[in-house]
Amino acid sequence: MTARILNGQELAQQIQAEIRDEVIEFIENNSVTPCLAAVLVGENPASEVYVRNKRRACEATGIDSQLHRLPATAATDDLLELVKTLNKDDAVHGILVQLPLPPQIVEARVLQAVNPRKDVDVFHPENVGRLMQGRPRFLPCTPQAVQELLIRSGIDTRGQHVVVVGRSDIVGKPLAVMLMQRGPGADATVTVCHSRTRNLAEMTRQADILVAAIGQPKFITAEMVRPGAVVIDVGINRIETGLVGDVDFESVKEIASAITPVPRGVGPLTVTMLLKNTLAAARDGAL
Ligand code: L34
Repeated sequence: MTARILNGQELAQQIQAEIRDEVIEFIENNSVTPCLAAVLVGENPASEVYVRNKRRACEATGIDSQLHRLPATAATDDLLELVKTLNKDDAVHGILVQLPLPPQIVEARVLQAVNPRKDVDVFHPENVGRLMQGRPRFLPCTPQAVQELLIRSGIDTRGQHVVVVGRSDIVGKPLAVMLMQRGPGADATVTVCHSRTRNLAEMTRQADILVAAIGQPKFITAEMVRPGAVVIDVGINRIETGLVGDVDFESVKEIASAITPVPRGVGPLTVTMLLKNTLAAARDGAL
């Protein structure tokens, strides 16, 4: 058996077409264009690609985008000042501070400085707290991408055992919280594994749905996957041969029932969820 390939790129295009219609209607009704301000510090090549993809997607859906660049040598206060300006600007509905930031910048201070109503990444403690309480203002982009992919691919999560490998604040942790919540695309039994987990393969083999968000190229091999499991690869690793995920796609696709590729899997959906959140942020301000 070879797995069904879950094409995130195709889904992303479909969802972007829906968002585009909503944006047009929003502009008609409010005479306001939703606007995302991206902040890029330094010249990390991967960040350049991601931010470019985000701005292109804005353009494709009728959302305005701004790009604010700071040098790699910028201080925390420089970034705080920029964030403050964007907070005050009524034309800006969503603020995205692309991570990672250079080491001299105190990330937590910057993320806390973003107006929670413009925090389309869900990094502000208020929004993280709201997510934990099951009353989110926005859903974080990559976890939401995974959830949306599962829902739109007709993969039921209710009562299923989801094993998330990775405990980051950007993917693993919030995704685990979302999947254990009540409701569609959730109601799952969730296990979170990480680098300190004993007998990791034994754990991952228990998964009905296995999510890899570790940041290690081809880390998940066929022996770690139960035959028939759904495998979602959140990893994006640049190696000599190109872009690969956290899953050894070639071997795992022979054993899984469904699998996301890298590229064109979760990545394009992450970008799309950012657009959705930006429109929601604009709606919030226009009410
Ligand atoms: N603040 N920082 C903030 N928010 C985020 O949500 C992110 N992330 C991660 C890095 N830093 C962030 C992203 O947006 C990773 N990420 C992201 C964005 C876009 C893509 C992948 C990850 C993407 O477009 N992936 C394409 C291929 C891109 C390529 O060629 O490198 C894909 O098909 O997977």
